Formats: sequence, C-alpha cells, structure tokens
Amino acid sequence: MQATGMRGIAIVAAICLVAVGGWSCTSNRGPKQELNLFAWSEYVPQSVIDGFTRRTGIAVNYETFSSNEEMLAKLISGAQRYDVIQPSEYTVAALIKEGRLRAVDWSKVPNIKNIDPRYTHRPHDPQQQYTVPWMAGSVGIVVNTDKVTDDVRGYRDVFQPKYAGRIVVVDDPREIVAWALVTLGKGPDEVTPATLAQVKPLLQQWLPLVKVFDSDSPKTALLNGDVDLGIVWSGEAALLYNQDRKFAYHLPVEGAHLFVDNLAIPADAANPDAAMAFMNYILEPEVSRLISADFPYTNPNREARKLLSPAELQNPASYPPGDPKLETFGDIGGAAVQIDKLVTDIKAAG
Ligand code: N2P
Repeated sequence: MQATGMRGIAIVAAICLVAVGGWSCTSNRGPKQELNLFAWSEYVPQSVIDGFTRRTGIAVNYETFSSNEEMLAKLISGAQRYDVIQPSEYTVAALIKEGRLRAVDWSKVPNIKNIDPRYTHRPHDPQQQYTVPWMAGSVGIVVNTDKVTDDVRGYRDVFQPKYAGRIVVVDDPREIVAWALVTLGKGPDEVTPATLAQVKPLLQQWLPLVKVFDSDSPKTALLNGDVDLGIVWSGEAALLYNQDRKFAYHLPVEGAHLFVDNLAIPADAANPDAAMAFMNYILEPEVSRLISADFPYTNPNREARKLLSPAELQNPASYPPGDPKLETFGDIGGAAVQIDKLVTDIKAAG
C-alpha cells in the first residue's frame, strides 16, 4: 500500500524550473525530497503523514508490513531502500547487532526530550543511539462478554475446545510461540530445539481452534461477530472497547508481551535527514496525540499524554491498571526461522 503525498510533490515541483544542465529550484527546500517509510499497517495516521508533507514539503511513500519478520526479510533482500522502519524492541536488538541501523543525530531530533524516560535506554538500545519510541503496547485477551460468560484470563482459557471456530489471533509466529512457552513456565526468549519440541503438542491443540489469523485488523472479526474472543494487539482491543464496552481486555495471567515499537533509520537510507525530520515531527505532542487518537496504544510521549482525555487514559487496553506481568522480547537470532517453520507447519496440517 502506498500513500504518496502527491500534493507535496506537486507543490515542490511547481516552484522548480528546468535550468541548463538539470533541475534548479527556487524553493529554499531544494529539489524534490522524499521519505520512504516502511511501517506496520494500521499504525501511522494519514493525517500525520499529510501534516508532515505540508510542514516540510517532503513527500512520504508509506509501505506497510504485518510482522517484524516480514519487515526484516524485505529490508535484508535490498529490493527496496527505506529511510524509516518501525521495528519492535527485539528486532531493534537484532538490527543493531548486525550493523543495519544508522545512529540518530539527536541535534536534529530534539523532541526526543518529550519521551518518558521509562521508554528510553531500554535493553534493545541501551545508549539510545538508534531509535525513537513510537508506541508501546501489550498482546492480550479480548472477550465479547455478550457471547462468552466464563472468565477467560489465560491462554489455556482461550484455547478450549468449546471455543473452536470462535477465536481470532494475531498472525505472528513469535507471539504465538511465546504464549505456549509462558504457559509451560518458560520465558518468551527460551527458544531452543528442546523447548520448541515441548510447545509443539500444545500448539497442535490450540491452532486448529482458531478461525481467523489476522495481524492487520484482528478487531474486525470481533466487530463483525465472526468470532467471540481472541488474542490481539492492545490498540486493537482499545478500539473495540471504545466501540462497545462488551469487549473486555485481559492481560494473560501467565504473562504477556510488552512491545515497544520504534522508528529507526536503516544504515543504507538515502534520505537520513528526512528520516530525522519525520522522527522529530512525530515527537511533537500535538502530532503524537493524533497517533493516539487513531491507534490507542500506550503512548510513551510524556508531553503528548498530558493532552489525552481522561477517557483515553482510562481505556484499560491502552493503559492497563495495576502492575501486570509484562515482558519485552529479546533477540533470539536464527531461532526465529524455526519458530516460523513450526507455526507454518502446524497451520498447514490444520
Ligand atoms: C499495529 C500493530 C501493532 C504492532 N497495527 C505490534 N508490535
């Protein structure tokens, strides 16, 4: 999907003149600039992209992905060069290790000061050299309480034969395997041939019960009444809750993933200055608040949070009350391939 800011291109082109030997431009912005953004689907409001183009004249090409692994594969293939990508914490760690990110020049991104210090210098970027936190969130259980009256608080509660054909989950092997690992008392990063052999029988019971695998918009199957419960991104659950209070969100008792999604610049980016201008723009409190309005995840921008309404801050999926058991993921290196194969094979066996 591409959402090129064509208006931005037109405006910049209109004030440029063909001169002998090439293009010259009367604008102090120089020749046409662009930003190639590769980000999760349903995560970057069009209003934010348009606002950035209006402000800077930089046209944005927005291409989407549905998982970290999909993003990595495209990035590494080199088929396309990107200026800004949006990896989760564990993928940031892998990218830094492989030297695939370019350090941010913080003098060009002074708005980083708006980020709550709880979301900087985290283990995936301990020196805070490469990343700008975008949104954090969790992966938890959503229940249509009109249809499901039992208390569904853990993964084992979701994956019961009586819910066969009534479940939606994100289509994300790393997440799915983590649910099985923590159910067996292991950590989400404890991925070895031995632990994968242990989770396999559990996943063989669980996955055939799932009706819909959808990472882009798992809320849709719930809203349409195609399914009655699921395991989804917290922002999707927050949107469901806003739509109808019958959709309850619970963080699984066994433990859940706290993801921290970030903007980062690939080492080979062609337009790093445009990338840093974009980073700085989305860190403005008024802009960040627009992101929360459309995609109500946990906003790590302290100044933006001050602008959110009490209703936004009280949404239990966006800002879970209490002290839930949440854990970030770490880089598991090549084991990611085995995870992918395990889940793909079980899904195919039906
Ligand atoms: C946005 C998906 C949230 C990203 N559509 C989970 N890391």
